[in-house]
Amino acid sequence: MRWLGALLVRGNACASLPAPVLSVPLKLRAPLPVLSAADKRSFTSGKGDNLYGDSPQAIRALELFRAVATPSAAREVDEFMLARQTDLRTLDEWLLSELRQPDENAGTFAVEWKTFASRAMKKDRSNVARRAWTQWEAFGGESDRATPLVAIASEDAASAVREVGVVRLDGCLSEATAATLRQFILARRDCSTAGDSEARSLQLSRVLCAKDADASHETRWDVRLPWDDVVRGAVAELLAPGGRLGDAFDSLSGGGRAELFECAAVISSQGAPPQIVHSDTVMSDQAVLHTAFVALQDVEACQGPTRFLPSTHTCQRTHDALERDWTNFCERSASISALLRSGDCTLYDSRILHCGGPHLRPHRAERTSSLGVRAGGPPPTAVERVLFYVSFRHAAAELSNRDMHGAGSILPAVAALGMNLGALRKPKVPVSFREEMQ
Ligand SMILES: O=C(O)CCC(=O)C(=O)O
Repeated sequence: MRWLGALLVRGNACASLPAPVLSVPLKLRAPLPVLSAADKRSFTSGKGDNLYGDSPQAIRALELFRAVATPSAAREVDEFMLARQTDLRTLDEWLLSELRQPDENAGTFAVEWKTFASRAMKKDRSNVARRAWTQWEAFGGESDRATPLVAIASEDAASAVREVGVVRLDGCLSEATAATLRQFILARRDCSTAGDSEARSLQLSRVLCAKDADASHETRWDVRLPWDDVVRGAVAELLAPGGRLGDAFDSLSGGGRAELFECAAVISSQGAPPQIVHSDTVMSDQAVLHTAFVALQDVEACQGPTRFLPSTHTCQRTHDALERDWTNFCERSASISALLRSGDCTLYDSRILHCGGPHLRPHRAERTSSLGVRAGGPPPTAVERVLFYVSFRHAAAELSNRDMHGAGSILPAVAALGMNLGALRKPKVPVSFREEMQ
């Protein structure tokens, strides 16, 4: 999730964009105590445009940091800013290179930044989760006003996405494939969370509302997936020639040249807070990205189905209204809820407002209907909700999934394969795509 041009923010929110490397609510804007007017000019052109290609998040984060930095850490920042005539790196790139230095080479800036970032992230996480609960209440809470997202009868899924921003397609993956893939994903998640911090940050991307405000453990994950047989097989099945999902992607994404942009899974377990309402990319005139969320088990109301706000993908006014007064906005907005069966999927335009719901304790009624246990039997068991997802960047869109902010939902090795929709829809996906690409 990545910025520049269009802004991709899965796991983040337009209303409160986390800065790169750390999360800080935008409203916490602080004055610049150290920067001179000349320094400020080196951040922007003075017209609000960005002269150097820095993300607005990086600029804000640095502003906030400078408000509290020691003189020696501030000096390191100044040195980079002054070297801008010759050092062509963006602020984002500079930040990342500083922070990736091994501890023994880290300067004062990197050490102070890490402390600053971890405090800000903690504060932002709980603020965001609190806000998400308020939004959820405003949608009706336990008496949610959302109506179920229903599958359309017509074959033309792409038109529905253009019009409403989202469509439901049933039976895109067989139960057997869904079950195998689900197991694989959960094992990956377990392995990644047990791994060291390097493995974690490679395999898990940042997710919005990873845990509740006062919770000590995570309940929501975004797992980047390797291009293993099981993933490759599922993708081939989903996009099979003549299939509705593949055809819809093709029509929406400008044909076979559309690039595979994300290949990952979101998981939520009981206790996960809701997410704040967000879009995955900021508003743009044309669609830039489409995503399919595929249910790998049934998704019941208590498991926090994805909520979509219909037709918000083309309506800047609604995005503005959300930013201005989100409680009022959620109270007034209609929404649809993706209650799915295993193998069903939602296909949506990344500009649509949406959010994952809270993962609550299973209800008795659901226990009898979907888990096949009679009422009065043992307490229902919580079932983790796993959604596999792929997204394709429109063939004509400019959007980067460089993992500048820890949120890019594709493994660098998979992105490096440069796969596109056309190749993935060939009747038979090569056994070793990697070998073929080399
Ligand atoms: O969990 C969900 O249903 C939606 C996830 C999502 O929108 C996100 O992580 O950006």
